[in-house]
Amino acid sequence: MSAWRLVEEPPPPGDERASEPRRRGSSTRRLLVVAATVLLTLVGAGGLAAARSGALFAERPEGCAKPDRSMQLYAVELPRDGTQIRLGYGLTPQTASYPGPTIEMTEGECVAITLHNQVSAATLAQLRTDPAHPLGVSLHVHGVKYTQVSDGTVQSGSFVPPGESRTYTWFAQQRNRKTGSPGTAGYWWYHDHVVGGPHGTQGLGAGLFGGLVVRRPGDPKPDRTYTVVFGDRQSINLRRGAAADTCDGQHPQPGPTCLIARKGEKVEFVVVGIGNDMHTFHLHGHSWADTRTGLVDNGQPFADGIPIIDNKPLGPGDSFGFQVTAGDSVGPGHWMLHCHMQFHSDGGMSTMLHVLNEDGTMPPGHHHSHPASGTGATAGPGQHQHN
Ligand SMILES: [Cu+2]
Repeated sequence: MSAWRLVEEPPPPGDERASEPRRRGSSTRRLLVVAATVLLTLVGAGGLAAARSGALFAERPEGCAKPDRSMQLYAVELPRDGTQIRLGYGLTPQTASYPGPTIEMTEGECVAITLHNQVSAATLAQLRTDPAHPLGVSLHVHGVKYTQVSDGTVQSGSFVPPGESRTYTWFAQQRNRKTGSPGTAGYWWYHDHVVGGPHGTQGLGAGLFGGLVVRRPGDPKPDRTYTVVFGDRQSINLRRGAAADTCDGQHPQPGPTCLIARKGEKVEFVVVGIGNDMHTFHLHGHSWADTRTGLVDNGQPFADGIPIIDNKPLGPGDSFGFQVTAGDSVGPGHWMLHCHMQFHSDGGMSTMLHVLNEDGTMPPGHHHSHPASGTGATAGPGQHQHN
């Protein structure tokens, strides 16, 4: 088996002052080499159970003495989309969806999330690309701090076999001018990293992903948050065309396939890219500041150095977010939200932000009696307001 070690630099000749710290340093390095060798031996000898027990790694990141709150998250199988297996995360098994629940944290906060894997071994086996790959689901997060035991990977032993549970700890490290930490405020996401193969490609493709918003104390809160995930095969939240927008004109239910708000409400978007394709996210009628919060900082003068945009490139793994005031200056209506790569939007990568009248009624021009397939372009004149 292979092992690595740190290369020790010899002290410069005649440097007496440096010799003592260097001796100390080299003994520390020797210890590191020993620790690394022990670790590699354990992992190499099937020591994943030892790694899983957390014996070798800190359970929580520095700065998180103990979790401020805990959450339960369930991974479940959802009804298939045609022949496609669909999985989702949910705060309860009954409310699982794709994307999963948008999780909110505040800088300085540490959250313990217990993931319950209710996806059957049979389903996970169907998604497996290599029969030697273990069966399980996991929770891997972007942007916030976590230790190896919360990495959500097979290699670190931090996944959940069918029927089992595991607690992951996330720390929304705060900004610290002394240490130079930029903090973790911003728009991130979480996803499976285990289903099917070592990168969770099948888990992501089946629906195991969701948005994460980290705010600073005092940040403005929106009235509604929508997570919009751009993926392969011209998909938005794994759907396209009419299936991406199932908003009922009479009794709309806000959700992953019904982006809706009253005029004047603050609407927040968490935008995530998954899969293999590049995209550009475009929202009609609204624009936002291209900053980590999608806002111009409170109290700061509007500065030309902060771009105001209504279209933003999005690659796999990227995420960003922003808040807009629904219908601000432009009024209620059916505002398109789509990928601006033309063959993607033409292929059905398009949905709507429905901005309701202030009394909550749907403005004219929304009609969903057309079949839930294709691009939705079959609606008659006046049925969609394609601005
Ligand atoms: Cu696209």
